[in-house]
Amino acid sequence: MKHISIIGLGYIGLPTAAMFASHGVKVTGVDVNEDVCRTINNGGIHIEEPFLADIIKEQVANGMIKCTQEVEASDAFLIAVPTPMKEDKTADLSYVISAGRSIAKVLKPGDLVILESTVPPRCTLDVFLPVLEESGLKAGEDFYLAHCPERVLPGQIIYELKHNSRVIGGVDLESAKRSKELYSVFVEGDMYLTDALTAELCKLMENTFRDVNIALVNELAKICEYLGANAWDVIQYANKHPRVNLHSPGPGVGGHCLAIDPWFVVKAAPNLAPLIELSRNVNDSMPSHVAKRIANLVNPGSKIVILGCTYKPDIDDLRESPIMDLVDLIKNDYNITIVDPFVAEYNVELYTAAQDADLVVLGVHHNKFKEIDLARLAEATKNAVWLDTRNFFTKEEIEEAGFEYHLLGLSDAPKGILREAEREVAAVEE
Ligand code: SAJ
Repeated sequence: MKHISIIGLGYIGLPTAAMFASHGVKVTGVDVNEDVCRTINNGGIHIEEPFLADIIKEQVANGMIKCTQEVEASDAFLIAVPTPMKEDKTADLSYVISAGRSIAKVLKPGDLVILESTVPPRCTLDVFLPVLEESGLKAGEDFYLAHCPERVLPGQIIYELKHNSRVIGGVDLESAKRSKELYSVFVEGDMYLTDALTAELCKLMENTFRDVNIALVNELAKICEYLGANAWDVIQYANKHPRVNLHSPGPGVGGHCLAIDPWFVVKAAPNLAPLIELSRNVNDSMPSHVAKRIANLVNPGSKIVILGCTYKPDIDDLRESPIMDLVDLIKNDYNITIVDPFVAEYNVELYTAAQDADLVVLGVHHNKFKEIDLARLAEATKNAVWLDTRNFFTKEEIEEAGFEYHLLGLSDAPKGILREAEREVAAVEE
């Protein structure tokens, strides 16, 4: 393959362009955003991702990558445009459809089209294929078509693009084979050939698996608070079983994948996915559960400091962040201060921000927070009360610093007999 057009130059499209170009395939990047095209054509990048800036700079200078706003004729087309969720929780496929229309105008016999965007089940065959066939060419006969979802984690995209395994779903076997050949330019992980619908469901079920498992432990957290046990201990010991892997509870599930992809499955199979739907709702209920815990600890009007507001640790991404949902829920009842070193707006000096606070809530477990001088923080607050939603610091660390300790998944009033048992376990451990 000599030339590929990549449509959508975001978190997936741009790193993928970098990989093809640095492995000898000429890339035309296509993005509707003029600023994005200008930045890349000047050798710059518009997103944060380790190693990406250097590769793009080099490959643009080499003439291996150029960007345009219009799709041009090419040997292969790869689509990595967003598929956001609409109000009614179905997928907004307008970007996929408009990319397909632009490709149809320049498509010629022998071309390969790969849809990488996460899409609802049957979208490749029922929505995308007919749009491409507006060209007058037939998929599987005149041109090749496959759905090859990405699986990479922001922060390590360049490494994972190369090393992760991939599922390649062709509309026919030849389409799958040709897609595998294309990715072989840089992919070292295993590549599994299947049909497009299976590939769509694989991608969606990977994230649904995680979402449902997180819902299970979020439910356990509530159960343990009710019964007086510590969910984190239950999880830790249950996971000693060789075939059990309980996930971690938290204030909810954020990001643009786990909080969205399960809905595409639910909506595609009405009344057939009650477990997936319920799990989504359990995870969505966590911010209001944390709000209830807060209401048990402080009075309305109190000052609350929230540590961390991104959707997960050590990143700057706020999309679908459950902590921001929590803030929305309680901002009229309390005086809220957010401290987050990853988000410019909230990158404030912690000890000053915590002055006279009634409660400190650990919302996201950024590694940087391990550097906090907890005693100094407790000293700065008015009432040194601590609520951890992630089990990030130990009870001992927090209490030694002078805080009153509370934890999601642990009742504020553990049952006496459990306190006894805890002491006995501690004595045995000593
Ligand atoms: N979370 C918990 N408890 C856990 C694990 C995560 O509450 O035990 C929460 C996090 O705090 C966060 C949310 O879940 O709010 C999602 O975080 P994540 O790291 O699980 O997932 P994403 O959305 O950043 O990335 C996922 C990944 N999918 C899987 O691990 C199955 C990634 O590989 C995919 O590429 C990405 O979705 C995607 O684009 O689909």
